[in-house]
Amino acid sequence: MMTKQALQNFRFQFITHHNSRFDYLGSAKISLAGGCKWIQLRMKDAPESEIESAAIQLKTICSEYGATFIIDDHVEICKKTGVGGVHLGKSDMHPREARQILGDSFIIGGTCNTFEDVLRVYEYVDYIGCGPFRFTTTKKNLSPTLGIDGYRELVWRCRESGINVPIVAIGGITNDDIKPILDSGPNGIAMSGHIINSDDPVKEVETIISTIESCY
Ligand code: TZP
Ligand code: MG
Repeated sequence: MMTKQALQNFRFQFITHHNSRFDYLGSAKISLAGGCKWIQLRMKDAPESEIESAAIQLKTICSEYGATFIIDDHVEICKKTGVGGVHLGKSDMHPREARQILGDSFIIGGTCNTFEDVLRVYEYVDYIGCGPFRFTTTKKNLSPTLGIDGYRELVWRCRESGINVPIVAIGGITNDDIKPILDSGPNGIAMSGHIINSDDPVKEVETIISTIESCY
């Protein structure tokens, strides 16, 4: 489904968030400046009109950086604005239905916490966002944390069953976690809070990218 170049980009996803220093768009901009090539616009609880407007702006910015751009939850906004794809959680539209609406050219990601979650979506998604690795305040209603052992078991069960969809680890991940996580099986890393809360986020993104690259 994915080209090799796209798969390369899929090793590191930045998820937008906000704090006292950055708004959603600002958080994406610092990640792009640090070299991130895959952005997910996540604006939980924002009105759809605001999400759509941010998606239109960020689509242009991401294309200037040659970055893949997807949005969280909103299949209709994804289709309307023509962004690269959508990420769907366990209580969002089923990826099967999203695939029917969007077709094959859009990226669809699905959140999974268990192997049963994987079985529910793997035929329809381009990647699986798998977590949380550890507790994080970025997301409400967090599923049980997986830790390294959780990833090892889940990835092993997928591969043993012939399920080869790329798996992206997420949730409470810091730079020091990257190598042990990738060593335990996942193909990529998604991060948010660690980056926007660091002293020098652009430099932190650069460090993260070189850490990830050193693992392959
Ligand atoms: N899904 C599981 S954890 C999470 C999402 C969207 C947020 C990850 O953010 P952080 O700040 O890297 O823990
Ligand atoms: Mg969702």
